[in-house]
Amino acid sequence: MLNLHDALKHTDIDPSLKEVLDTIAATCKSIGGKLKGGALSSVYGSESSENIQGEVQKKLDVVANALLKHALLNNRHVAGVASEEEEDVIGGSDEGRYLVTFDPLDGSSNIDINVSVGTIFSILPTKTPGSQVTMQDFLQPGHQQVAAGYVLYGPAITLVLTTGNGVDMYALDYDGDYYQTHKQIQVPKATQEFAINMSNQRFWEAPMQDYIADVLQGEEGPIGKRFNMRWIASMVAEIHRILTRGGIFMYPWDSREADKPGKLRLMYEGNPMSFLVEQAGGACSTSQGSIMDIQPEQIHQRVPVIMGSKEEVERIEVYHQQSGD
Ligand code: P6P
Repeated sequence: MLNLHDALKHTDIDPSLKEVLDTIAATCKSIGGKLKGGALSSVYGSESSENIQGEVQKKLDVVANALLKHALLNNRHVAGVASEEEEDVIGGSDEGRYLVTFDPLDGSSNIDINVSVGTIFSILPTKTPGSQVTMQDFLQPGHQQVAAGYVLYGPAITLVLTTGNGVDMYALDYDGDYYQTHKQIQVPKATQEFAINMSNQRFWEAPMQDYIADVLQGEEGPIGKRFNMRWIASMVAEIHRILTRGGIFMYPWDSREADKPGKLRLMYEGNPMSFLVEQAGGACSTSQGSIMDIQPEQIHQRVPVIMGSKEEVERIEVYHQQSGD
């Protein structure tokens, strides 16, 4: 089996991008080590602080963010980073040609209950090599990404990665190396498994309510097949399931915060996961169009997310088109 380093050697991607990916993979090994310690590693529980999102930070949110920030800002190929846990972007190496956005520990409300969480990352080319980065440099549509991936800290620690030529999966072995387990993953075009937080049903727009109502009618309904439901409250785990066996993941706009387009963030959740899912033959949508077409206006902006098996994403878009929403 190829390890990550050798697998990347077989690609024609820029050697400095390989070094950035190696840094992320190595840092996520450290994060995984802290998680594996569980309650013994004294990183359970929350800080007294809140992040820029106004969310109470878990101790491991802060630790994971610090590890990734330190490692990436000491990589000469990284021009700057942006994190869910940092209000502003942070400049790195003047010779760096890559910008990295990341959610250091997505789904961290699951840490204390020992359920899977993950690190999500997205890599963009810097538009101003040689000069100090600004937030404007990061505000590029998702189609500009040169790489994206996640590390899922589950029963196994799994790295899933695209550099624009399909999606490959790696498992972290006991020897501390990542070994390639799957190449060129393909998301099944059809599915009978949906993921959404049903407790928000009354807050969704009518087309989403109509779609889910039809899904719940199973074989007797207009969609004509029975669906199963999953909701892990950890986007990395949901998308990993979808990349592995298909499915549809939805976090749509809802009226609880009507002035915001959704809960999930575009730059370090929506875009990287869209890149992975589309590279694996799936589809991604805001319900009106491709997530990766959005021109970002600020680093922490949110986005409604519908992604997974192409047939289901397209069906949901039709529900919205027919309602004129
Ligand atoms: P809810 C985790 O907080 C997260 O950002 C995603 O990983 C996850 O899919 C979603 O939010 C869960 O949200 O409202 O169900 O807790």
